[in-house]
Amino acid sequence: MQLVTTHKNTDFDGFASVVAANLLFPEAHAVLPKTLNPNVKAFLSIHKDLFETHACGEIDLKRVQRLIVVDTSSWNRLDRLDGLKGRKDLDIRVWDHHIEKGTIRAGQCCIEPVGATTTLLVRELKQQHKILTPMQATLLLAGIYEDTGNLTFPSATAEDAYAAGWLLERKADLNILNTFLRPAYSETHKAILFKMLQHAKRTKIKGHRISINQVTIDGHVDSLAVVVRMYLEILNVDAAFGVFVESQKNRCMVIGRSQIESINVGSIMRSMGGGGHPRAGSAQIKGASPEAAEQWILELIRGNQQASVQISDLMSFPVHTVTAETSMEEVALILRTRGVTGIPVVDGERVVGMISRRDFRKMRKESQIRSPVRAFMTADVLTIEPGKSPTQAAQLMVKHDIGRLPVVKNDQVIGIITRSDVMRYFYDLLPD
Ligand SMILES: [Mn+2]
Repeated sequence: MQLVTTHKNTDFDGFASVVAANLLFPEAHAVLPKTLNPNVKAFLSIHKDLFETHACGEIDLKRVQRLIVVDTSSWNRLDRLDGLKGRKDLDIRVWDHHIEKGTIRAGQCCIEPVGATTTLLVRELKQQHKILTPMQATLLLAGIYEDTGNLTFPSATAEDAYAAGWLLERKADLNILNTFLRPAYSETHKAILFKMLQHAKRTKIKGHRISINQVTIDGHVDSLAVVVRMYLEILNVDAAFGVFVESQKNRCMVIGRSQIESINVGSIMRSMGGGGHPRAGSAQIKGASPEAAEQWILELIRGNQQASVQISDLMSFPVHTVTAETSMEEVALILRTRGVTGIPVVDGERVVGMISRRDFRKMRKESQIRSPVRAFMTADVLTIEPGKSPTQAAQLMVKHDIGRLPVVKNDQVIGIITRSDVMRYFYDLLPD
């Protein structure tokens, strides 16, 4: 007899990997732990008939000859299979994407740091030209999307994306998938969100709208990040923090969310002993009152801000400028020799226009090359201050479809920032 199983509190990646492994080993019995996470439970309550699974109690462990374990490699994560632990004759195979060494000694294993274990099994299904039903493809895609945050987590790899593409080709249904990947949002969450909204307050720190909210909760509540995210969206602030105090316990949980890159929640949470990424993070704080935690967050935001990247760090300078009287011919020469696509037009130090390669298309006659810039320049020039953030520059560029912004301080052009400067920043290509 063969078994395929996964870790307790099974998530979509675990369950999808079991189903995928079952396609590779059709003889195997799929055994699911008693505890499933709420999303998987909801999925199975509707699709139970499509997937044949067994409970551990139904299996006579003595008859098992092969054990296939997916999405974990530790015995203590499996449900009631300890009876198999010491068996020398057992053929064990492991597929997992957690690269920390587990306690299961497998004859064959595939352990690689991809975003989801499902991806490793898709690789095998692809090689063996297995045929999937749309339902199976949907479930496998849910496994990949859940563990990679729809391919946005830093742990996601190119192979996860290729695997997702392969599953979409096999008719994975995104409508169905979205219903099941919806974050668990319960009555308890609703009550907490309501409490937060009743006591919502906003603070402004250097032009950023922040909200910090202290909430007392009864015992441990899962997935509070979902609540903080909704709170941030409803209040429409730049960053929101929930300080959750468990009654009777001398600790609080801080969860933060940010919509702007100048407030890096990950680094704030790291300073508080927790972790996360720029947009989301959390920290557990022991022995501090919620008031102290709130003050700490505020101080970190104030400190954190100075370190953030400003336009003045990205802009090019000095800037070559022309006046409204310069001829188009001369402008063409400057654009070519300096390898730029646009130049600010100034009157003294003040920007009065912008002339770019695109403006040359406005010429109707060849003789117009001798005309002054004034006739072809864009006179409504948007500018940006050196202290603004790269996101603000990007928003202006996208909204107005412009490729460059003169950087202006006290009515004086001090630099220029282009679309590619901003892109270089967002893709982390800045020189050290
Ligand atoms: Mn996983």
